[in-house]
Amino acid sequence: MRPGTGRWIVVVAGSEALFMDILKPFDDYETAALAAIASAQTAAELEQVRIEFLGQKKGRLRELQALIGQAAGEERPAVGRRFNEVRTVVTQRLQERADAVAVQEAADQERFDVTLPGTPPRLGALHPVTQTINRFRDLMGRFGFEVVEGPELEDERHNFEALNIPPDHPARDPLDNFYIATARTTSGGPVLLRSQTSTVQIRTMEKQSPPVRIVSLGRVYRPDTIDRTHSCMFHQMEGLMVDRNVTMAQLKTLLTLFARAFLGPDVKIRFRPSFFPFTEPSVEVDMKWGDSWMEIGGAGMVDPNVFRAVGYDPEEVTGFAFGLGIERFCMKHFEVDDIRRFYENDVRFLSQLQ
Ligand code: FA5
Repeated sequence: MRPGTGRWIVVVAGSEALFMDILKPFDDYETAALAAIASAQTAAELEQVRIEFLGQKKGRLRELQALIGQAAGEERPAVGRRFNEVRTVVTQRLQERADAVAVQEAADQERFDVTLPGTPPRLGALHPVTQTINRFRDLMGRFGFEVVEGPELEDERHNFEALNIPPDHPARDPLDNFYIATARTTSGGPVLLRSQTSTVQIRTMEKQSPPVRIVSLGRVYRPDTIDRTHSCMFHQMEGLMVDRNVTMAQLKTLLTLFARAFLGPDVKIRFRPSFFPFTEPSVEVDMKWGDSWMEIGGAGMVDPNVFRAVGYDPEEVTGFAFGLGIERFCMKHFEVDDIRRFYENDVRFLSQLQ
């Protein structure tokens, strides 16, 4: 190695004169620091490199700084310049590498591993009452009943008159119905939210001649006192079958088979004599739940006055009709003992009823 100008100094050690490269420690420092920076892969590793090479307390830079003081007067400017040079280079390179590593780490976090097992998305589900309606439709379809729709806003003819409910009947009391104060029919009559799906019996028979075999499922509205089994909006399934020889025995058989199909073969059903203006004879249908009975519907043989109101001949045809409370079946199916739980919209509760 040939001594160059400026960086070689002569050191006398004993009887020997040695050339010593006073800038070599700076070169070594620079080489080592740049290699360590290049091989650091993470921000944490880079921080270790920074502490080792640029740290204020014990870093290797402090050792270099000491060399400036040790240099002889004429060499000191060159040594000081070199010190500043390596410090700047190492600081800059460290910053560049830190920026690159930060970009890489951010990209790694965004990348996802397609081989990891997936998390199922939290999808919505059908409301238990909607599930019940769908099953009702399906079962009655299999019994040969066509599904028809009817309006929720009704006139008095379809909700009362044609159903043999005269004007002075207590069921027509404005306090027992939701009349719409601001609406009128085209002929100027009152409009109300239907209080029963029996309205659809009339609408169907007005349009269609016998035989008839329909069900209609939908909302009905009553200002009832709300409790465990009553809501002011609930759902009914209306059924109507009209033909030449329809009997009460067929009605009872159908309702028993339907209840068993929906709630299982062990369900207990009973029929109690009752009264509805639009059926004669009439029954109320109860279902056993624990030690007590719960009313699930009304039914009976279509009253001749109803046939007359729609232009059918009661000497020619007979028919049965029924109206079931859909929520009551839904309660029993899911073992929910309070109808209000269906309408409180607590998703934590409803999502368990699938
Ligand atoms: C009727 O609504 C008759 N239209 C049923 C009918 C149809 C009889 C065809 C004859 C022929 P009722 O008011 O009893 O009947 O209601 C029928 C069923 O609806 C009840 O048995 C009950 O299950 C359900 N229900 C009645 N009121 C409520 C209420 N407030 N909340 C929840 N369910 C109710």
